[in-house]
Amino acid sequence: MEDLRQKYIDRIAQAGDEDSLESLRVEALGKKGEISLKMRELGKMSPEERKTAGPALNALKDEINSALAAKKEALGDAALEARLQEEWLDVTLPGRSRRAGSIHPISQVTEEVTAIFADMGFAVAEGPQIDTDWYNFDALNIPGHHPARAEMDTFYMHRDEGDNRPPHVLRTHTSPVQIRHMEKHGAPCRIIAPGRVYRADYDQTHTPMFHQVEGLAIDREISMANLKWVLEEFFAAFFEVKGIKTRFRASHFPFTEPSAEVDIQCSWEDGQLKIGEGDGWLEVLGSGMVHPKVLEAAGVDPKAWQGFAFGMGIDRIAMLKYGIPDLRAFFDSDLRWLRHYGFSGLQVPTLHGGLSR
Ligand code: 2U9
Repeated sequence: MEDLRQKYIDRIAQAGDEDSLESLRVEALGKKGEISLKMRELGKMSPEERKTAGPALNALKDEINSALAAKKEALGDAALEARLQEEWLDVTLPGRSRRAGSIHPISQVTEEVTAIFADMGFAVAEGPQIDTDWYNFDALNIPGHHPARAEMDTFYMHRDEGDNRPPHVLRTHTSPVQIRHMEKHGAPCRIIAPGRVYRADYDQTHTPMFHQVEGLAIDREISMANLKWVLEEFFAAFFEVKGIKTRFRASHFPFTEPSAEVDIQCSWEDGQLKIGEGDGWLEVLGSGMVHPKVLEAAGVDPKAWQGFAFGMGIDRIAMLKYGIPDLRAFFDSDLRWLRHYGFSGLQVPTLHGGLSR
């Protein structure tokens, strides 16, 4: 009996997994197990023998059962411990850092321009990038024979034969937005229209798509003096130069009369352009009093209302303010360029904080 006990206790102690424990249990205590067979032999024994062998066998059975249970638990604990070691994870490690994207200079400058004009009471108006030739040209007093209307500057949308809709173009300026705004809301109005415009032109200073912001203020007594004040306020805030000088040169546009091109003061020394100082001039903007025919086309009575309009290239003023040399790089989507010239999403332009900080 003692040999039997020792044999199983040793083998249980050496068992390496639950399967071998189960085999041992069957071998010892299963239906045909060694201990079970011994228990069956009790019946053949004399009552005297049975008295001692019976309890001893029962005790052995209990001991083997307990040893099996204890070993099973120990094996489970060891397996859990091994898993904990293997799958250990340091949750205090710093996370993998991901590179944040940046705000494109055009988006940044559009926000800056919008903030400055918003402060002067101008709302933002938007409209379609594909529009009819009436909104893009006729309503703006650009007649059929005008060179700007020639096929080479304007992208016309394809039309199937028999399509009777009016010709559509990719807008060549954001002016149709202002026509639509006046048609819908009438006068008075004070809006800017920033957005993409398209012209069939490609060289070092022109891309077929570029960005403009135009402005329009219509009221009963608006004059060129109001235009001059608004633009000077804008340049001073945008270029962050108090008292920046401007020069208004007489010009001609079909949609304004009188018209003026506007220059800002600059210096050009040792290849370095500085805005708001010196006695050089840089053309940045076109403007004028809205032509009566344009007001009329938009359903505004030119006898009761008048106002000014202006237009400038966002890409161009972005290049001037942030010293970006090449226009075409704006649209190359080169990540190195975007990281260099881009802005942090946290640099939201505000007037009180300094626009570009
Ligand atoms: C309406 C009436 C008049 C907008 C104007 C200009 C002069 C102008 C150019 C600047 C550089 C275009 O991006 S650019 O090439 N624009 O010179 N734009 S007046 O006049 C309007 C607009 C809308 C209803």
